[in-house]
Amino acid sequence: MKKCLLKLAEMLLLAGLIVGCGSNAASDGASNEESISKADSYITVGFSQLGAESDWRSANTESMLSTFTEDKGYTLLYKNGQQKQANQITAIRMFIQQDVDYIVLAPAMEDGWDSVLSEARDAKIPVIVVDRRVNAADKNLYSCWVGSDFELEGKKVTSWIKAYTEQKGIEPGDLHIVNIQGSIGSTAQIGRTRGLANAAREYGWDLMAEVSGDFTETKGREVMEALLKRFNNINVVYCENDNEAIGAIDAIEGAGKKVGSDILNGEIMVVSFDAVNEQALAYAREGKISCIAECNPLHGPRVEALIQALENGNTPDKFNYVDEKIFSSISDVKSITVGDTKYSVDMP
Ligand code: GYE
Repeated sequence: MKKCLLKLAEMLLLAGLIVGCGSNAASDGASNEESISKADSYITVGFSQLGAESDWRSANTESMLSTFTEDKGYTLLYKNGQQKQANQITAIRMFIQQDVDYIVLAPAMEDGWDSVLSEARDAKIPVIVVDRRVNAADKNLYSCWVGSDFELEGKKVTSWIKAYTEQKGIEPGDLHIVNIQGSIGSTAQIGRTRGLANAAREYGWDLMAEVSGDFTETKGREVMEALLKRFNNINVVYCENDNEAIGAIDAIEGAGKKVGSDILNGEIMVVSFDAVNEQALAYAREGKISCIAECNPLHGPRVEALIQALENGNTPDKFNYVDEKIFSSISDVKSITVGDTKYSVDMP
């Protein structure tokens, strides 16, 4: 806010010069003073969103836009990176030039942020990382992070698959799984992929392929079509988000096969992440998606709480995790346990 005052003083000087040449200097002067005191109390937030690939992302953007509003005392500068890290880096540099009070970064991938974050630190602008993480050698390059435990999400889904298939008497080696991964190098992909790879190794599942569907419905469909041509024995499709699952279901049905949890009778089980997209939730209620791990996108108020803590001179926790549920309409599995924690399986 102090920075705002300085900037405004400069602006006022400029405005004064211009106003001085005009006819109604007095009233223009008054409105400038008004805008100074108003703008000085404003907190300017530059938000670099990574893109608009999924319903999760749209809900996340909406949460940020509806939280950082003028009536609550914020000026939000929002930039959509269109899925390109280079665009996000440009946006951050622009925020630095504009001397914002806070930078909020929802990074496309983990690597490659060190230089631009150093620039923000040199400019003394705190950076809050949201959703996915950055892999910075120096953790002090950002103030804090808030988001989901993506590997835990993966563990929840794989625990559900294990519990369900054990109940049905399906041998672990008879599970022929393909993974339609998220955008490679993003924390959501890394954690969810790791959750499945570790479970497959530990339980003896046949994990046949891992291919990226970039978190989109179109790619999910394309990748699934190709996988169905490559393998004739797929009976579990692990989709790293709901949009991919919708595309994959389309491809499976288009190939004349049935989606569902009745693997023993030839159905192909689809599992997923997010529980944000309405169509995916409807599929989960119908049993077309067997199980979904929730990934909560409503980070706006959480980021606001972190900014308020920093405003008040407090140091928030470095890593802030969101509690999340697991959903299935198949009543055979009532709860799952991951580590020491038991999670009830809720209706979608
Ligand atoms: O699951 C997916 C989105 O990073 C948690 O990105 C996010 C993931 C989310 O595109 O739908």
